[in-house]
Amino acid sequence: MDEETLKSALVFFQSDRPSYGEFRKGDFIVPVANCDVKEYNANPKQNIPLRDYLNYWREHRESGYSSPQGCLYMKDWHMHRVFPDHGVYSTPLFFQSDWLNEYWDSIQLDDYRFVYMGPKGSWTPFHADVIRSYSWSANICGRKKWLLFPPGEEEHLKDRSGNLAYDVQSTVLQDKDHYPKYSQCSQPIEVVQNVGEVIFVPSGWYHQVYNLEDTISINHNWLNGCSIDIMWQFLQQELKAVQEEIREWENHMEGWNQHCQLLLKSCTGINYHEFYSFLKIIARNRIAVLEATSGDSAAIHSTFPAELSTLGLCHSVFDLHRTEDVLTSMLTNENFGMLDSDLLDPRPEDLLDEIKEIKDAVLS
Ligand SMILES: O=C(O)CCC(=O)C(=O)O
Ligand SMILES: [Fe+2]
Repeated sequence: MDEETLKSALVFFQSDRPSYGEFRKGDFIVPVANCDVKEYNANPKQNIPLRDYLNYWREHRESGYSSPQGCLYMKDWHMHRVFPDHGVYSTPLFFQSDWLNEYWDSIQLDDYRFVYMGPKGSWTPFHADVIRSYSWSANICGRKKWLLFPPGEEEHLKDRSGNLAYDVQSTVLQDKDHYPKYSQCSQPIEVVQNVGEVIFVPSGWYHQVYNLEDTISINHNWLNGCSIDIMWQFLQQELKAVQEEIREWENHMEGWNQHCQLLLKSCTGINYHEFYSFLKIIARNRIAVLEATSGDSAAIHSTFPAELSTLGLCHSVFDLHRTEDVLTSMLTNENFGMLDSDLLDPRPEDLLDEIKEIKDAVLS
């Protein structure tokens, strides 16, 4: 990226536009990873003022991309949460069916919309995205190189103890004693993403990403009716792994199942109870869409996210089919059956009835 482009990108983040007044002050605290240090298969992060990061970046660049502080990468900054009404970007139509952010927005606790910015040479170690979500990423400026592996290929990139590789380009992978399956691994799909381009990463595809130039991007994780079964499978697998890990205490510990749910939440960010609440919110929003269009005068005040109107009735009906399928599967799941049913409001059977009723009314 040339000097001018970097300047305009930085101006974008420091401009005088009213909503960005504070940006210019750079008082925001942003998460910054040190790409030169490996800590549990990731890079250690610290929170620093944006102003300090921009100063670091300028100095790092002026010193020929070297710095005593190492190569620092500002990543996973929830800019959308700081400026919910900024209107800096709108989500492309094909990515708008977004259950993940719809849920987290509704409980106002979190979101999965991020801004990344880092100098040439900054990178993200090998990983798959949170709870098997999809991601899309748009380059505001700069270029990225993506190394992508189809689902399953990661099995060849684990060491003897089952730990995932940190850097798929490291020569340590060639050591057969450490990585016995590496020789069976296929070459990654390599994609260079240029400025203004958007890349889609499908669910469960492991990847490693390099900034080939100074780069600013918007990265957004989401999932929807097309992948909700994959998320549900993933949660079941993760719970099983947790249970295996602490199996020896099953008969010696009160509340063993609750502990497993707690560990599941700390590993994945969500437990079975919250997953149920998530499906409930998604289903109820779609029920509201269908009621509002059914001419039912009692439904005149129904509220639901604006995107659901854009996506249309068929989308809401499809989503209800999908929530119905997953809820039905949950009802036959032993671990779900062990949750305290007093905490499930409404009862899953009643939620399923609500879904069936509205679907019948609309489709009849
Ligand atoms: O751009 C990066 O450094 C990593 C992005 C990423 O992993 C993603 O968007 O899923
Ligand atoms: Fe990722």
